[in-house]
Amino acid sequence: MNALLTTLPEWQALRAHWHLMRGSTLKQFFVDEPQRGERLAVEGAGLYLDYSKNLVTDETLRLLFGLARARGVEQRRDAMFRGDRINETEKRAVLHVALRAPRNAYIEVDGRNVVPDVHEVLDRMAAFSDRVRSGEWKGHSGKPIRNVISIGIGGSDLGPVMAYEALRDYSRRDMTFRFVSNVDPADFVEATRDLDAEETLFIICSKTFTTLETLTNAHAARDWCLQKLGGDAKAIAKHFVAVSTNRKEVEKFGIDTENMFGFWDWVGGRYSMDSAIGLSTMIAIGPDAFRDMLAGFHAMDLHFKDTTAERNLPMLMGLLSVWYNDFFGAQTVAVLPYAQYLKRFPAYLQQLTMESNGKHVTLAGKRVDYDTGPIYWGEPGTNGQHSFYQLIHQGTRLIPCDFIGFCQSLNPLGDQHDLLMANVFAQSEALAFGKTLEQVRAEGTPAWLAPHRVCEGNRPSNTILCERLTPYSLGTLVALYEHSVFVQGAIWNIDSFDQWGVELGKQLAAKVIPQLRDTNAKLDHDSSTNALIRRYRKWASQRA
Ligand code: G6Q
Repeated sequence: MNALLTTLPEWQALRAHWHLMRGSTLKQFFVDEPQRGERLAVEGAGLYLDYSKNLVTDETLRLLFGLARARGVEQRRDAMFRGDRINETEKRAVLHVALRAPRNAYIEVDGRNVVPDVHEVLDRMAAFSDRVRSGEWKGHSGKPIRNVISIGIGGSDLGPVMAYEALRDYSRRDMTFRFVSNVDPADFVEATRDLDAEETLFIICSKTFTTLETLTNAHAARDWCLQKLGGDAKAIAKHFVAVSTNRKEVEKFGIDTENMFGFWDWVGGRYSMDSAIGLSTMIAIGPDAFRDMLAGFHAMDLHFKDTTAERNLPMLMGLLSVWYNDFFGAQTVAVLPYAQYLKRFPAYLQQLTMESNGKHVTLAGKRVDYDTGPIYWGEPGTNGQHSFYQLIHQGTRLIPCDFIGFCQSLNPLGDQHDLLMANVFAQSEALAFGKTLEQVRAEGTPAWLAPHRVCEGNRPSNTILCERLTPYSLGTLVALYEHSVFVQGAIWNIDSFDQWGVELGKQLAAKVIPQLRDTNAKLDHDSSTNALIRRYRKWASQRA
């Protein structure tokens, strides 16, 4: 494990293999093996993954699995499931899998089975959600809650927003759910401007309960409430609940710890949407549907843990990502869900993937000499087809794509769903096989225009199909990416569970804040930063 990745024989064999198969084409692969599309497909936890349109041969896969073995990916996976402190720089276990373990499971951290703790919180969340949903939980003036605003940022926001949007069809339509994350006051003001404070519940989500943005917005929410509810501090208890690991800070803020839902240091922020951080999701879709979502996560956990590498979805997706990232030099991965409900899924994945694997040193602190985490990005289809797909089809960069589609619509409307899904299949086909100059000419295209209409093809993609978007299938999909990220991080031998890179900016912001407030404060930054601050002071002071 401590051997440098690029010196491993398995890595070098992959490099040599890449040189040999560089000129291969997907078109030829399918000509050579007409059944390739059926053979290179696997199913797990209700997801069907077609990975046949990837630039891989059986030899490539054999070498990638060999690399995974040499890197001890399965042993690292087992260490995670066991509760070992695999987040080495923070000396923490990484146990998001415990958040969806069934009641009778046993997962130990420091000699304590954490599963009963998980279920105790889930049960309290369920009881609270039921009270809010039934109208039994009343605001300060006796009105039931109709609006829920979740305040959090990063891992304490992106998951809940994504899940709410994804599962909107299952949500209480007579309630309003909003999410406030940005310290830009526009976020809070726009989220509350048309709401009645008497009917509004704030969920303050912060693992540490010290995050600048969240605490600032939480204070704004408290002021808003007090002002609208006649200034009675007792109102807070009826309109604020907290999700945190930090009881002391929650108390200090003035939220009754009776109304606090906890989690643990072994849950990373970006892996927390299925912890109490998902309280807004549970209120929206109800405790039973939330448990269905957890069951979906768990099904993918079991698949990842128990399935042989060759048929293991996260293993395959993780290794394919390494293949393109490190051998083809691909810089990005496009995630293209053909589901409007998944419109925030790419944004959610950006944090999951890039905060996890955007690392430049190994676990031992050595600078890596290979690329780590690729850039994940995307938009729902078909919209993206009318904007950036052009570059994927005809640009000069290789962009592996993940297409995600559902076979049944939640909103049957004529044959619109067929139109949607036809585009999934057509896009991956077009990317893989393109259109040659001969084909373009044969269509009668003038010679001068023909080169512009050529699509070279050979653009790789995965297609993930699922029967229907449900809480369960959302759980499987998120867990698929969580574990794919894990596989990549294990190959690169990095800490996928810390995020030290976000600290420096926070420290510098803390220094700048008083310099904006006190315009006489001495500026001791570089000349660019000093000039920008001076310009801000000048223009800000001109406000009416
Ligand atoms: C996630 C990160 C980060 C974190 C936010 C919010 O893995 O650690 O995005 O979730 O900074 O932190 P708090 O929940 O502590 O407010």
